[in-house]
Amino acid sequence: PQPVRLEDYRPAPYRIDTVDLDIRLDPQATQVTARLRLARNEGTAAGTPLVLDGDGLTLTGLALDGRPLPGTAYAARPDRLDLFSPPAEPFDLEIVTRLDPDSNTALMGLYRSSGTWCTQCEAEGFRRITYFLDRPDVLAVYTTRLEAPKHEAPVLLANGNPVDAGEIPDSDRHYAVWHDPHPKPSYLFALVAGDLARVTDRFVTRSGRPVDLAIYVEHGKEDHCGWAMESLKRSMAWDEAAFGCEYDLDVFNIVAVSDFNMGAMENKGLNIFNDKYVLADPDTATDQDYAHIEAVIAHEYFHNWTGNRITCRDWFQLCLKEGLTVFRDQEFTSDMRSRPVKRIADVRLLKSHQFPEDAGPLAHPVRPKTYREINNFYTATVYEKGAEVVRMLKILVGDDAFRSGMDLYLRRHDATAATIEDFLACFAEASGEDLTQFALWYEQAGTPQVTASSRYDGDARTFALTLSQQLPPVAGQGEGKPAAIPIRFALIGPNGQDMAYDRTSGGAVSGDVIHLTERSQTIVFSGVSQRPVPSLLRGFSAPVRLETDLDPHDLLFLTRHDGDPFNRWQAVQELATRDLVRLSAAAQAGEPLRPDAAFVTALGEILDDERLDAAFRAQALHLPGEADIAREIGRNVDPDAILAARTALRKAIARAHGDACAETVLDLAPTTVFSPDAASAGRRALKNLALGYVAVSGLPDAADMVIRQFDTADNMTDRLAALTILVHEGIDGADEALAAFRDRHARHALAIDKWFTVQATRPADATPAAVRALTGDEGFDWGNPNRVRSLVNAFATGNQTQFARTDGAGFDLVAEAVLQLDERNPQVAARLLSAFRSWRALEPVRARRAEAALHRIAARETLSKDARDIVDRCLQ
Ligand code: B3K
Ligand code: ZN
Repeated sequence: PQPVRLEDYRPAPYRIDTVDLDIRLDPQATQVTARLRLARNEGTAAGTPLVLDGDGLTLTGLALDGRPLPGTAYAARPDRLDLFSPPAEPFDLEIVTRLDPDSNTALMGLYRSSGTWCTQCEAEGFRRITYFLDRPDVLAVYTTRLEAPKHEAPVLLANGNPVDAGEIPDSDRHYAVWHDPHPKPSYLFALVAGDLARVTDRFVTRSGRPVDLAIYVEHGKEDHCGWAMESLKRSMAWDEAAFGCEYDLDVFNIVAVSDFNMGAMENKGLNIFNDKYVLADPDTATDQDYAHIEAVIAHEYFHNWTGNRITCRDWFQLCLKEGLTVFRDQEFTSDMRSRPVKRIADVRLLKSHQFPEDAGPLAHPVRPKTYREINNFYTATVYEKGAEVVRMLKILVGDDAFRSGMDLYLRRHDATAATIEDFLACFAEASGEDLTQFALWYEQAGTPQVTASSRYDGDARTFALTLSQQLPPVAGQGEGKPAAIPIRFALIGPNGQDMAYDRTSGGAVSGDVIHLTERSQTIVFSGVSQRPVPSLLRGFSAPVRLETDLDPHDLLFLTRHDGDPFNRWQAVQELATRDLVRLSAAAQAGEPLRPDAAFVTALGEILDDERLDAAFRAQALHLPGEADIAREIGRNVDPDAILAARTALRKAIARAHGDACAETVLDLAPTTVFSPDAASAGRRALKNLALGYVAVSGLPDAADMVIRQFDTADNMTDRLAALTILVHEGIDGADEALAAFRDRHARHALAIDKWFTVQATRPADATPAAVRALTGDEGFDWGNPNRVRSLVNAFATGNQTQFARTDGAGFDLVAEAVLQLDERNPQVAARLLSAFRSWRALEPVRARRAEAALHRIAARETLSKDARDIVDRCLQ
């Protein structure tokens, strides 16, 4: 199939005003009757053929304006329906299709999860239900009638508001009718039918509209929905306060299902969730799970405006809804929790997921120009870098113009399908700024490299700062143009305070932001009384790699004095990274590993600094991961050397601060009943990080402390942290702990997922064989994406040394899994396959092994479009 190109976009020749669906649910023979009201669009010549999308469909009936169509008037194939000469005037088309939900293992379109019928239509799943103009710029008003056996599916849900329900006389069947008054694209269609429990609540919007809220889950899980419901109500209130967005239906329903390809889906009025992002109780969910649930519930809810009321003109504009909605959920979390800690967590995620994507063969612009399979573009670049671009826009235009621009966007484009140009025009108008250069952030792939150097002249009392930028060549993209990069900054004086200066020349400074717009700029600050240390890129004001000429002294100074908590953390990370890169090179060369003592001392100060909140200290003490170090090294990567370096530094820290860490563990031991709030979670994070150091400190009772925590933990966060340390450090008792964990949580699949992940991420020679064995565990199921991700994806992305073994056993394991999965669920297979994306950065022996595994995958002729797209790009 030909790639789809942004430049080829044309509006559809026909529009669909209303869609009436009548769906009779049956496990293997569901009948879907779709009545579409169609009309020619302006500019479409009368008689222009109508081509509807399909995917694996079986047509069982077709009528035009109430009369069956003769076979000569149309052609039906599984993947398209052609109407050769439609009427010139608006007309009704009735299409009947037959589906087999039970055999739908791709989990796109209509499928069954543990007996519940449910749907996933984004991006192109609606065409697996009926023939349609399955593209996001065709907006219609939907009415959905569902019919199913009452005992199998007492609950019948669809988009919008419930308008009718009843029994079918003389049968065991019943029906429900739902009407959604808001025009929407087909990808937002959803239905759910099953035997589910319901937890209800109520929210009154600021204009007084009462909304019935409900979360539907498997029976017996009702008491695990409280956190999700609280998160939903907070999201609804926050969106009114922060963006003026009010809810617009009488009901808001959330359904949790156990088989789901991604996190959740924002279907209008009927969000469908991976149960992992709904269910929580202290015994089975970690603090991270609680935080994720809060964020994902908010994200899907926020889509009601950014995505649903205003949708995307075409799939190239995906970041219009995703980047913006991620930005919104990040802001929500910042307001609910600690803003700097949230920022640190988001930047960690961006650097560990998006930066490598942007540096390898899968790199693409935030708004791609072409795709072969759109499902492969739900990426960290579209989501996370997309959010960074919105954040920069806010810095650029300022808070007030940002809010006016958003108001304008929401007003002007309501009930339409919009583009990035439409979005940016609102901010240009609200601020009076020219955003032409800024728009390049949507067009150019790759992470800009910013280099900073400075010179202080004591006689002239000037401080000259030179900044330059360069876009590395990635994924076939030519030389880039300079981007508009906002660099938030301060000059810090010897007393640790931000310094004043008289004025600047070089023109690029406004307030605390330097606007880097050229390839290279020098800004001269005058009236600077002493040599300052510049604190650059505060709050990570732009998604760039920053290389400064700050020496270790300056960086240590920043770790102690930077008034911006984010940059304080960044200084720690920079020191750690420099040392880890140096130690990795030493390990690769077989030289002795001697960690930097000054850095180790500085970490001790942070650990002891009670003025810093616990969550922040935990982030500071958490060293860059192995993949982060690999990314910094960039080429000829040897994961074993990296692990050796990181282990050496961890041990040095542990030996220097073992007692302080042990004290921290004791001080922060829980004294009250578990609460998932951010402050308590922060204390647990610090305690568990300290416990990890204790474990490698050589202290005599180290192992006992870890085992004690495992045995006595009253919550999953502490239990899992202890288990991970036991297993990863190979402490005696690890096997018993694994067995105990398994027994305790045997009936709880989401907890067993954690048990899979702990074992899959263990950096030990035996791990590939262990992972293979675990695929035969009774709790494992190749058909369930959560199981696959927690075992196989966790191995591929969270176990650098074992995935990239020199003997190729890790790559082989993952390649086999990809091939096995691909026949069943192409999206999940393609996602797993993308773990290979950084293979070219490996040292030659490992790189050749990876390449061979990729070629084995590529050799399968019947590979899905999804996997073919990824493997081809990886090998390009
Ligand atoms: N919009 C969905 C993602 C759909 C993925 C399709 N392959 C969830 C979200 O981003 O909110
Ligand atoms: Zn989203």
